[in-house]
Amino acid sequence: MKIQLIGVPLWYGCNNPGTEKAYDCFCKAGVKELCHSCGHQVTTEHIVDVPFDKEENFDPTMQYLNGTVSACRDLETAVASALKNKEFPLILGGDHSLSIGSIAGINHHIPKEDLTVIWVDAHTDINTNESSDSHHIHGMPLSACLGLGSDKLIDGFGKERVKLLPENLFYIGSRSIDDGEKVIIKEHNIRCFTMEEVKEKGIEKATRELLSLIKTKYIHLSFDVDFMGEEEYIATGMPVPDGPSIADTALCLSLLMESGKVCSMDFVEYSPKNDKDQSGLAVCMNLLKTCLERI
Ligand SMILES: [Mn+2]
Repeated sequence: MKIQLIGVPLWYGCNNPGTEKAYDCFCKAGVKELCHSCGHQVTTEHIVDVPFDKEENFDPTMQYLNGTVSACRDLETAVASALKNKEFPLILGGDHSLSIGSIAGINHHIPKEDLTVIWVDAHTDINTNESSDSHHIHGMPLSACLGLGSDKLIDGFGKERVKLLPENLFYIGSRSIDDGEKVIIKEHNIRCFTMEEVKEKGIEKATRELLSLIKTKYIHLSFDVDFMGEEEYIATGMPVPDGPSIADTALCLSLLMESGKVCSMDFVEYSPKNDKDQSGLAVCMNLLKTCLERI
């Protein structure tokens, strides 16, 4: 498989520096070599341009709006060109706001009726600028893709205003869901395999059941490392307790990749700031290997 490696040195969406250094760490740990050893070619490398955001014309409901939007537009162009050239976009963040750009880029080539998004994350990231308490954009990417919330995160992105249909969005491992998000999830009837359900069924059964519900030809897999419980993994800005083990995470990702439908992937929120001994980086590289072996 031809791979376009896309590094996104972005922290504006979480307002917590650290995640912007992740791509450099992955490169130093040999991510390109890993692609090659898994039988792929890295045909293009693109580092997303993240401009300095002076927070002029400050919008109190969306912190670092201008810098985040600008980075997401550059990412959108890169993802669109990767898909056009039949490359697999492997998007290495950065914080999770970048998915606005990933999904907008996909929307240039894959109509929303053909795309499922699987959100493998402790959080549901579906706040609008009005429902969000933190005003961090990394909690808003899915509402933007569904066409909800501020036009500033919607208009001009992708080919269509709505880039994702609620029936084609699936969550797994969610366990930190704001009250406003619960309302949106319920209102749009979005299928959420909460951590509670994952515990009850086991990761394998829950993942297989999720896959059985997918009706589209393509999947965008969006993986946030905070999916893993903080008992085993803390190298992220906002670790959340009571999540899947590292082994269960690898199993979940491998089953999703083995569906053969995954056309693009985000890998986000690794923060070297909370990884003094680099054990978190080693976990990330192993999970990337698990995915790359199955593309
Ligand atoms: Mn998260």
